[in-house]
Amino acid sequence: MIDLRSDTVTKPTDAMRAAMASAEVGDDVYGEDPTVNRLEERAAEIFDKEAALFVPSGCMGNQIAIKVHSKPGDEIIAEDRSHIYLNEMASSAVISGVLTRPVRSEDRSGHLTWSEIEPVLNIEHDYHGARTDLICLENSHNMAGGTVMNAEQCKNICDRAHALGVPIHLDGARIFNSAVAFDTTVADLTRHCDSVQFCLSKGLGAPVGSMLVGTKAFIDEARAWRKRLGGGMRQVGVLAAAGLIALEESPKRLHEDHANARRLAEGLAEIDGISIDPSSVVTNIVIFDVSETGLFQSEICVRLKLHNVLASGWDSVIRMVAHNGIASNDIDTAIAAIRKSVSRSKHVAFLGPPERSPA
Ligand code: TLP
Repeated sequence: MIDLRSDTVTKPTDAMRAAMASAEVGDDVYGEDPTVNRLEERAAEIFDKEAALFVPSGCMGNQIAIKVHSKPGDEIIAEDRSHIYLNEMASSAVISGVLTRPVRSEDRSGHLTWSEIEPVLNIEHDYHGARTDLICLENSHNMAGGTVMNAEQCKNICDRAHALGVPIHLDGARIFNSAVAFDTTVADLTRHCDSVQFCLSKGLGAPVGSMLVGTKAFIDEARAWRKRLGGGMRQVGVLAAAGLIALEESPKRLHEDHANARRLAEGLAEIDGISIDPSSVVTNIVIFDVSETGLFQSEICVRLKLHNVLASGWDSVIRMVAHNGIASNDIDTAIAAIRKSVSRSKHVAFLGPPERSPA
């Protein structure tokens, strides 16, 4: 199977497995796991922040950040296709008691601008609207197709928000992909954000885990919330060992995923009925529209599976994600499989109802 559903499907490399097998461990709830401590120190160093925390998942990292930055009854702002708004099962309402106010970015990139954020801010308490406690950004933007926000755009929003006393949390699940796309550092892209969550278990290829980075005071509080949410793990150095390799080694190969994604997009653009602008693919995510094929995306995904290619879709689009388990020749196979799946449309019966959400 050529599994293009997500970069979450990556398997640990041999080096990761070896490091896991020989990891030095201790009880991390006591702060005694040397491998976790090393991972947290390295993450803080690489992001040029005071401290870092190892958490089991990206969702937990985002939700802990929201919890620490907000008060029940207040609100947070997020782009209306962001993971925090769409894909975290309303956790901010459940865990933090906040209203998430979705704001649509008018730009194809999905990245909000200050002129879109400012009108919806509620800074003075007027006893009607909920007060804005936090602005959440996402870089790269998953559902907009792995699009990237540069350091200047991010600084502009952070500076203006800070002038009003509002902090910024960045969902940087794939921030290393953005840094590679700009040929810059993650520290540069995130310098003005108050907190950042990034995933070890996506493009970086670790089996489990995410990191939260921020000030020491923020991370101290985040550590308490991790425990309250059941994320206090014990001899978890076995996972942190893979995380350390992901952090140090994997960014060096992300350009290969980006090249594969771009080539996939170029191949797709030549297929009748598929709509995609290959120049918009700058990281590892490819999202293309299939409405002109006359097929539901779900039918196409079922047909692709018959050709040993896995993809996910929603509405009228399909998403394919390049990662360390995908080689350059897999891209050729995937393009050929899509061509066949679409062109046989008139001869294959309807195979199921349309799906609405991504895998
Ligand atoms: N994204 C997954 C799905 O949940 C959609 C994927 O396959 O892309 N932030 C962003 C931007 C993400 O894309 C994801 C996962 C997360 C947070 C959550 O990370 P995990 O899965 O580790 O909780």
